[in-house]
Amino acid sequence: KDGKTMYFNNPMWPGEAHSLEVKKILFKERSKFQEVLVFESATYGKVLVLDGILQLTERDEFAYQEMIAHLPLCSIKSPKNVLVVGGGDGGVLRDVARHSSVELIDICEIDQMVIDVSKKFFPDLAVGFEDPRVCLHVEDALEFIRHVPKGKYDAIIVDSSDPVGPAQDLVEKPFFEMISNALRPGGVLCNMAESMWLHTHLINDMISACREVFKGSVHYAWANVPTYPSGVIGFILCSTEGPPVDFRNPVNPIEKLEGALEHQSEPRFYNSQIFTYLIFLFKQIHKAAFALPSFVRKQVSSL
Ligand code: AAT
Repeated sequence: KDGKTMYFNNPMWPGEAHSLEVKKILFKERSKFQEVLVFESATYGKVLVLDGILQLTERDEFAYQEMIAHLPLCSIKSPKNVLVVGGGDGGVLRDVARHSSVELIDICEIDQMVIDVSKKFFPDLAVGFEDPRVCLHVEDALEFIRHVPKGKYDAIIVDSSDPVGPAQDLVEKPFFEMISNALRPGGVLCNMAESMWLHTHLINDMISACREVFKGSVHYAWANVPTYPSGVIGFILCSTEGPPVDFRNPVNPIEKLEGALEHQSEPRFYNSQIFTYLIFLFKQIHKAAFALPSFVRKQVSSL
């Protein structure tokens, strides 16, 4: 930091840093779990940073939140019970709330300060908390998931921070086992899964653990998010044994959904294939997300 520029460097991406011009620091405090920082940037709006790692910017947050929510929820018919792990900013809740079939949205976020800060500085994300279907649990997801009745959820979305700090255990096999137990047969998990340019080793380990645990299908998808390290972020999508889930062919097109939050605008990144009358309209960011560069196919075993 030189007062004008915020540099993001971390052992998770050695030898490089990305940076944003700072207009003004708006908030900086240490919670029980991490350092929480919000600043106004010159070109990306307000930015949320936890322990020196950029979590979101106002300008590009929708790409990540929409993909992590709609890739799983558009892959199954009429999802009803959904759990969001992490996601204390509320952005993923906002997008889950677009699905009118959903009846319950549990969220388990470890850090009350993230929620409070989002309500103060990121109202377009924190609006997700206003949906009446949302039920907030402030605790460690590792503890929360242990006590969930078997088969409770149709979908679980893990919007957690990188596996340094409080999210360390959320990429390990015991956590995936508890997630699988909390899902109904044919239920789905979508887990934030880092960058294919920087973290193939971690992605490989997560996929191996998921393949052992989830007896339905396991896939990797990705999207562009300019302010995440290397400009991309990935997602692991898994389904439990039961009615098969074909993640690459969405069965629940978002275009049909009536968003529950009144002031909600249309999705700005996500779309899926739609058919109107006899005219085929192909809008398929959903399908495209599963197309992997050859080096990823090779490096990430068994994809
Ligand atoms: N919505 C985009 C931002 C995030 S936030 C990740 C959230 O996970 C944080 O609010 C953090 O407090 C919460 N979290 C971390 N560990 C736990 C835990 N053990 N239990 C519950 N919540 C937790 C994700 C950005 C991804 C960035 C990728 N580089």
